[in-house]
Amino acid sequence: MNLNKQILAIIILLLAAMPHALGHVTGGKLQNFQYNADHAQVAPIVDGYLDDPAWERVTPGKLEQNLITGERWNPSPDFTGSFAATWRNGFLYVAIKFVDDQLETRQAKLLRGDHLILYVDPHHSGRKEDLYRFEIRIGKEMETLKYPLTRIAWGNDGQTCELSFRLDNLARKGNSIGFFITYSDVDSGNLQNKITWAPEGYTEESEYLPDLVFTAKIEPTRQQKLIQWGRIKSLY
Ligand SMILES: [Ca+2]
Ligand SMILES: [Ca+2]
Ligand SMILES: [Ca+2]
Repeated sequence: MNLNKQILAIIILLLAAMPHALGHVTGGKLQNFQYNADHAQVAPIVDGYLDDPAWERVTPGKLEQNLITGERWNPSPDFTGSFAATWRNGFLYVAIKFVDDQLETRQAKLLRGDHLILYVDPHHSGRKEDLYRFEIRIGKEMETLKYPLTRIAWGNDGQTCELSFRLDNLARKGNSIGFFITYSDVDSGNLQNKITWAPEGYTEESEYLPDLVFTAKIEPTRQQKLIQWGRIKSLY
């Protein structure tokens, strides 16, 4: 009897702890996890090469979460990757840069080759809706693009990429959208890892999308004007 009671108590304790543990991974950490996409003074040219002035000032988001194991991914020759995002005139621009020791781009089937999985949810549902899922083969230009993706271009032998998404008035200061990016690393014909931009503990079962927030700093020209105005006033 005593042993049974102990087992029962343990089961009750485990059940009580479970919702908390799940909430911790899927909800709690995502609340403080977001990418701030800063407004660009000049839109980048979507040609696959990241030499545009718009990419000089951005803060990269690192792909350093292993989606399969839920553990952190340490940058290595196997895979190292990051992305950045900026916006202007109703468009969101995303730049991706990565190193993969074995680029598999010749396979006919998506899952047999290296590919990116993105979610861009303009309506900010917070969840991974198939409607806003994009599967993109490394190094491939795509013939038909679905909303809101408007353009994709590769550079540096498929190791850099630029994408544009048309969001119209949803790309405005202070607004948030759902955003997710994963690199599916296929080496030697087999899927090895899925490395993503997400907080620690995030796995394939996590259904929530992180936020991308449109931000805008005061542009230098305006700041300079304010300084000049201050000087003019001090003359009198
Ligand atoms: Ca470019
Ligand atoms: Ca690899
Ligand atoms: Ca690979």
